[in-house]
Amino acid sequence: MNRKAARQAIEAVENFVLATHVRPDGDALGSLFGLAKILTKLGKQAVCYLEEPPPELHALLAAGLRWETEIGRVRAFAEACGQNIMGICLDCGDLARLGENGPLLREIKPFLVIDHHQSNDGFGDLHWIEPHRSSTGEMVYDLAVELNAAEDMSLEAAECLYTALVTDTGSFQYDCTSAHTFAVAGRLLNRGVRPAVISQRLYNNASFGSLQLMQLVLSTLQTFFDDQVAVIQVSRKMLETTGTDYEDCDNLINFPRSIRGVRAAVFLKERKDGEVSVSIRAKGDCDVAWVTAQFGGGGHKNAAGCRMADCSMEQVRDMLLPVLEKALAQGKQ
Ligand SMILES: [Mn+2]
Repeated sequence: MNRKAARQAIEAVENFVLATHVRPDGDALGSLFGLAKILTKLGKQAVCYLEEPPPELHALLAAGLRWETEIGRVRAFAEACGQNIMGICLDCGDLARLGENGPLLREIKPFLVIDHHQSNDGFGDLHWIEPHRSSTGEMVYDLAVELNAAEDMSLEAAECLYTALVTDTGSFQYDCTSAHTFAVAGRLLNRGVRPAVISQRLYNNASFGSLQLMQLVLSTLQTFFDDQVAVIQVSRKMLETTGTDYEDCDNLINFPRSIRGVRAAVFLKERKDGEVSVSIRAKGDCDVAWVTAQFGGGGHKNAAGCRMADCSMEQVRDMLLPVLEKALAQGKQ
């Protein structure tokens, strides 16, 4: 389906339950809360479901909106709306990433999926999926144009969408950044967004502990294959020692990625119960979505991830390296 069809489906109902993936980033929350604000301004009712309260960094994007972490309350709202309701899932590639209540959310019909992940498996009733897009926030802006809600978009909604764009493009640096991305950013600035204010919040807002964590994580740096692959790790102990959380790790992968000649940066995170999560970021032509797919993960060509159970970080690294070597050989340098 295209955005015209998405618009028609949205115009047909008055009530919405919006959701996004677990451990949401700036694009997930920016597109979620941005769309909720746009729908509210159109006189519709929107309830956002989150597995946990929004992380502190993005909490102000939710101002003025109704969001719930209790699935029971969301279902009660949906039931009270009868047939006059739609579920919308943003920035989420598959049902599992919606979290443990994903199957209950999915019962809201119709269920529309708006997403830009290459690996999206089409789990909704309706889908508007464009993998070439920089961010789900960029798609939500275009949807607002379709809904005639862009010209007078509130500053608060525009800030949500701008946060989404900045986050998923690495401040307009990644390959996914298009002329259209900049055009959308420009229109959001016309609605009053000040880039310095958003950047200040996103990037000049670190805690002391997060810098101590950075020290520890960077001390684990290893490189392989003539420095084409760089690996860093975070253990639970590092988080405990520095009083930090996984959220504080979010941008650390940019450091190994920034090394000259590195084509793939890998970040291994020790989770509870012997689980290790893997994030890989590629520069240029190395398909890391293919790499994580070998381990049941997903993502984009240049940014992908997976999770492995009952392994140490060293074991995960040793399983990944030969697969990464193949991906390097397949991609042009
Ligand atoms: Mn995204």
